[in-house]
Amino acid sequence: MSTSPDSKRARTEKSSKKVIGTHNGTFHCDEALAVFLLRLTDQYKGSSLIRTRDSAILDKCDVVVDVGAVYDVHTQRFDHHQRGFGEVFGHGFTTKLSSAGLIYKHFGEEIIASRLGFPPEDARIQILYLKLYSEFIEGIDAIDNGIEQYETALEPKYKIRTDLSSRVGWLNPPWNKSPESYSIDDLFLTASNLTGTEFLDRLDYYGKSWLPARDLVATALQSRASVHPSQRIAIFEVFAPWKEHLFDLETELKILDDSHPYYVLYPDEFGGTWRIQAVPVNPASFQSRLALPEDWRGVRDDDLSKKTGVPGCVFVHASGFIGGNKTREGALEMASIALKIQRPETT
Ligand SMILES: *[C@@H]1O[C@H](CO)[C@@H](O)[C@H](O)[C@H]1NC(C)=O
Ligand SMILES: *[C@@H]1O[C@H](CO)[C@@H](O)[C@H](O)[C@H]1NC(C)=O
Ligand SMILES: CC(=O)N[C@H]1CO[C@H](CO)[C@@H](O)[C@@H]1O
Repeated sequence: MSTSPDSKRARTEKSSKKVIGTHNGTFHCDEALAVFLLRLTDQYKGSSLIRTRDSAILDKCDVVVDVGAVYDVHTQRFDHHQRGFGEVFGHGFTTKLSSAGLIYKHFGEEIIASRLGFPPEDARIQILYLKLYSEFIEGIDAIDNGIEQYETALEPKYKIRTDLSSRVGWLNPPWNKSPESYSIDDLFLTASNLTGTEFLDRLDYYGKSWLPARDLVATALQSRASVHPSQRIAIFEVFAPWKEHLFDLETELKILDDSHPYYVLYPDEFGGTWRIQAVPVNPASFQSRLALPEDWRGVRDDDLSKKTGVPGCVFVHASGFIGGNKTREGALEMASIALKIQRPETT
């Protein structure tokens, strides 16, 4: 046996390299993503992968996902198929986990911090950890565990076969082609790469675009008393997607009906003019908490300026949920008058 330094080094490298085990045969979105997520962690970076159902081989792996009938963090076993398994994400989420959810639950915070370069104690990590679970991982858990999306058995009017779990499904070889003509392990890696690419894209979006918008909305909510004493008007100094954040933050900051904003003002996405928008009763609703005055609706330009008494008005939508003025001051003036007309007690 050779004892040259080279072969010694090769042996040490081999022994320090971790091995991830998962099942062979047909693959699914959950373990494709679980394997990708594991390889993003410090512990399993650069790990090799073995796909098998041979328990003697699986027993030697450093971590096993989606096979083996054991869930035990201590020994790094992450299966969810065994009888009695009922692990959920927590934090109010009650969907049974798949192997993707299990790995995310245990390694998600580390993965988020390392991808975005946040220090471990950064409060943003927890916000993103919950957001990515609800927007990305939970659906994969539910589909894998065969959990219906609707309480009642609604017949959908059309099909959606382009979700991530479906696309991973399509990557499996067709039943009527000989398995020898495919390397299923290679197809699995394609699937793992697909799920990982989407996960990281979504994480980057929530970390780099969604979260900064949230900060902007938080600032506007916290400073709204200085905009108008009624606290019913919030101003965003730059345009950002605000609606979903506004509702989340109102709950978080305990802003109640007696002082929540009726109107938000922001510069037009394309610059130039300002918008005044009535806050809806909930993020998906077309009904406003307090629409712009009936009298202004569907009116434009000079006619509108005459009605509002505010020069430079551009328009108010026929349903009263949005309007515009050429300046920030003009939009603020419109909001103040709309309040004075409709809620004199607040002004
Ligand atoms: C999976 O691996 C086991 C053990 O190595 C083997 O016996 C079995 O044929 C494989 N199944 C598929 C579908 O490849
Ligand atoms: C997926 O595979 C492509 C091609 O090999 C590679 O360039 C890319 O970095 C991979 N994506 C991820 C997220 O690993
Ligand atoms: C009240 C107010 O400031 N309204 C403004 C609306 O936009 C026009 C055009 O910029 C301004 O002239 C108005 O003063």
